[in-house]
Amino acid sequence: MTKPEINSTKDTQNTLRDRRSFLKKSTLATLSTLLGAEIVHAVSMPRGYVPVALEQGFDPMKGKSEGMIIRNEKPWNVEPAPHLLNDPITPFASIFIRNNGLIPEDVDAANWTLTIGGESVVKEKTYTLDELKKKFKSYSYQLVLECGGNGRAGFYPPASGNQWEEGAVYNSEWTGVRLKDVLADVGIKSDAVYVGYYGKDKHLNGDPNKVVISRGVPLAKAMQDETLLAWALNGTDIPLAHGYPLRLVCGGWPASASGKWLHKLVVRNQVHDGEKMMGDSYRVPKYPVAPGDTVPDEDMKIIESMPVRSIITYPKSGAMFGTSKKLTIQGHAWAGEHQVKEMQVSTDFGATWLKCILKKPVNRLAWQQWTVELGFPQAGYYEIWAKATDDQGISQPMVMPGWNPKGYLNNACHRIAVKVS
Ligand SMILES: Nc1nc2c(c(=O)[nH]1)N[C@H]1C(S)=C(S)[C@@H](COP(=O)(O)O)O[C@H]1N2
Ligand SMILES: [Mo]
Repeated sequence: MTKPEINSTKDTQNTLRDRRSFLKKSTLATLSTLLGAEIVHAVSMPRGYVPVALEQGFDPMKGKSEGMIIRNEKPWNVEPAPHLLNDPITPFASIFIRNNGLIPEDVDAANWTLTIGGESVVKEKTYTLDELKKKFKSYSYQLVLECGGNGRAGFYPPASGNQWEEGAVYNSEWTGVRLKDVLADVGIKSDAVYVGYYGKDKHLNGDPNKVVISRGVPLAKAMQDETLLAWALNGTDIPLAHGYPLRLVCGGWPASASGKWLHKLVVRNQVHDGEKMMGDSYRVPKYPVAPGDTVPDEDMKIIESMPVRSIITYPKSGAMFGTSKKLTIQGHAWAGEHQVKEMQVSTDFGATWLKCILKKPVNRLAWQQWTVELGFPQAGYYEIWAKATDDQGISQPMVMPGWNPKGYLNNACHRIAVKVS
């Protein structure tokens, strides 16, 4: 594995800005020199377009990265390069990790309890992990968990926060009990509208009484069959970094709704007002705003279902091969609460699109596999762009969706570069 890079500093952002304005003004000849190859579909390339192989941190000869990229050391945040997500079920080693605070060190699964309280329960109730496992039927689902900030690195001007590229997403198999079965056992009042979580992670400032993050979902989402109180990931104990020994899992929504190290749930008679439910946190403007605008609080809304998106997991960006080779491009596509209906790729900067073979999800809220065979008869530099369309007819934007203060929901087409010689 290569040495991990850290890229969240202001310096990097300034260098990026200079580099970008230089590249936007470059002639085709300069770009070809920098790329070390002729751009095969240059006639279709939009003016001022920065080839993906020349974007920040990209070595066109080697691929984006060989392994996990560290986005922040404290808290610990890491992201896999896209090609590490090639499996239909994401293995533990390729899962991004997003922490807002410090991972709890003294987890005692044998004595772990889950308390369900809040103003809208009939009576607060506490379960041990063992009681949860014995008392309720367990279910397994593959669920997409994607950080609301996945793709943030693509926003321009840059938004602060972890500079996630494409890899802050995974589709692993979770096993646990349905939250709705447990809520039925506790008994909830008719005024219940929201469920909030509390985990056992520690605040970065060391204050044991300060809550790191306490988000949640509306009751309707909490009551879905696939919303789990999970204790297993891919058939074994949840790894510590992902919430051992118990996690709330709400697939298809920003992964921040899926509380790790879960030990308390509150059933609320109002929208949960826990840490990171308000202000700019996991909220976006209700209408399009100009980059850099300040948006009044009442004009912000909580992110719910994640937008349609896809990822190219084979080949890896930067791959090189000969003109005779036919390549089967592979990847996944997902669309929050919805299903992906169509998958297309383009090798000419979006001028023409080719339909891919797209599988159905194994269950609701799981991602879908797609493949397409491509030939590259002419030598030179190509980009492969991938675009998914959901069952509502909504497609991924080709380059950039609307700007928002914290850089959420960038579902622009994934673009990779390949060289043919
Ligand atoms: N208790 C707790 N739960 C949490 C977080 C956290 O910091 N603490 N981070 C959230 C965010 S922002 C994301 S994107 C996901 C990341 O899940 P993962 O680490 O399994 O990838 O966990 C969510 N659940
Ligand atoms: Mo997140």
